[in-house]
Amino acid sequence: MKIKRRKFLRNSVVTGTGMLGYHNLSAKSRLLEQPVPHPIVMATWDNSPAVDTAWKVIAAGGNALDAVEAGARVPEKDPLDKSVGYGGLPDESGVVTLDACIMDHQGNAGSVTFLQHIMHPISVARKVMEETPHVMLSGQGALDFALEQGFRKEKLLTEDSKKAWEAWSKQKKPFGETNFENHDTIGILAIDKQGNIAGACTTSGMAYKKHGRVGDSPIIGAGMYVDNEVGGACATGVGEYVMKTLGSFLIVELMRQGASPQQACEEAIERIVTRHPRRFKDFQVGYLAINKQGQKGAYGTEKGFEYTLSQNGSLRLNPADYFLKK
Ligand code: SD4
Repeated sequence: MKIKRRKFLRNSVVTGTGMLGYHNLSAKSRLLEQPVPHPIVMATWDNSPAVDTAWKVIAAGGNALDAVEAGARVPEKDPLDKSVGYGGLPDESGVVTLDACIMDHQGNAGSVTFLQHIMHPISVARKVMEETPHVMLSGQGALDFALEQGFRKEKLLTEDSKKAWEAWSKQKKPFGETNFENHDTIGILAIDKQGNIAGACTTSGMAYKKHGRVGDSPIIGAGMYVDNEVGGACATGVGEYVMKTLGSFLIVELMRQGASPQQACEEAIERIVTRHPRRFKDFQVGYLAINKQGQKGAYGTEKGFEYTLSQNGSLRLNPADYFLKK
């Protein structure tokens, strides 16, 4: 399959005008140029209760960081959500391990990986960001830190998820790639009334993954990235492909060079497709992006990726466009 290059990139390479023109502006003048955008909340998949919760924080005058954290906590505590927090499907040894990250409008970031027994990894990630000099804590260290911070140790494996794991262990299917039923990870982006952007991403990761496997979701720049001057992006799907292209950072940098959020999401998916021309048909990766002007983008490798959007007070589930058309 021949992969089209996007016109905006061709233009900036050939003429150099897009990128050079943009980078000649100082950060301060870029900020002054931009009108304060209207608030927006956007999340991967059908995450209406999460988006609604985040929107309410912003509508009440709250900031984007509080909004994305509050939104991410909704599927984390939902036992029916099989990809996030409590009730998430376990790894191959039957253990639920969680990954999450968060970023605020000042470029601060926090993350936890391979965290067990804690229902709200997104809030632990926020504590890492706010209470430590570090960005990422992992495994036992992340758990010890969470307990020190007052989080409770809980059993995250529900009876339903245990049954699903038992059925899987009998068949011992390999680590699935086209396992759409396993995708519900929430990546959530928000712009508040002040025009500030924040993002969060939280997951139990790919079901039946190897014990110790960490995906893209807690990796700053892979599962999620925010630059308050430019915009934000987040990812869902098979994290290995997102990590190898640092998708969310790539999208934000493409937007910095003049791409719209939609163009940037498409370019990031095309990067994956180009690297894996034979394999990309077997897995789903989906990206969301917003820019500082409040424009949005969404794109997946395959049909089926969708996102929840709240803007101007209306909440909607939308299908995303995708690469693999017949
Ligand atoms: C991971 N990106 O661990 C996650 C999985 C995912 O919806 O997005 N599921 O690779």
